[in-house]
Amino acid sequence: MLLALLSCFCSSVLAAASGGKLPEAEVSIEVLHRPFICHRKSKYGDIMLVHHVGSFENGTVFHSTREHGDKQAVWFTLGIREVIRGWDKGLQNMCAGEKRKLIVPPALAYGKEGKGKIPPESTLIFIIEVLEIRNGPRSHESFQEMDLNDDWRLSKQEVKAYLRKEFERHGYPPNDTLHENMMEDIFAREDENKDGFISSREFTYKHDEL
Ligand SMILES: *[C@@H]1O[C@H](CO)[C@@H](O)[C@H](O)[C@H]1NC(C)=O
Ligand SMILES: *[C@@H]1O[C@H](CO)[C@@H](O)[C@H](O)[C@H]1NC(C)=O
Ligand SMILES: [Ca+2]
Ligand SMILES: [Ca+2]
Repeated sequence: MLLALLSCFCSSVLAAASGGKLPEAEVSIEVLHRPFICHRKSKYGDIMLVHHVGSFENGTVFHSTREHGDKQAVWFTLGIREVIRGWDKGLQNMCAGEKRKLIVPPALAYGKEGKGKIPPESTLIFIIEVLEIRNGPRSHESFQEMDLNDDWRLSKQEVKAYLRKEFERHGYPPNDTLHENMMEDIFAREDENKDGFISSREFTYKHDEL
């Protein structure tokens, strides 16, 4: 996470130093559908539930959540490089129910190396439909809510309890295996000094990037 932040920081500094002339790779965003009512728009740190179809420029589909695997929509956290940078950049300010088409250049996807079915230097096209947006374990409110014993650090138990509560609040059955996995992922990313707690400093990072 720190690395992601640093590289973000460096690229904005570079862009500023060159008078913005450095050609930053851009995601092309086309809104295919926007619901009339929008209570909240996605922002850095939110968790989003999406269905997506990914294809190459020639139209061949390489992944579709509705067709492949368990056919479930997938959750991810926006803006923390959990997904490709093209998604972090291209899925902000979305409403639940909105559908977008993103054209993501290789620099914001899998780059020179490619990955699995994705050959090197592939431009990827995604149709992404947002089903739900929730507060991620990110906001100040979330931190206070998660820090049950007010010691300004989050234990693994506190993070798991929070995940369980969030699921219940939104009508999803709690799933200990899933919460355990999510919790481990969160700690792997956020507990920088590996002391088994997420301090408020580790938790808080720039919200105004991207
Ligand atoms: C489309 O492009 C992908 C990736 O380059 C390739 O694997 C696939 O075979 C191509 N499909 C067709 C129909 O050309
Ligand atoms: C709980 O989550 C795990 C891991 O994601 C999944 O494999 C399992 O099917 C889930 N169980 C239920 C009852 O949904
Ligand atoms: Ca605590
Ligand atoms: Ca720590």
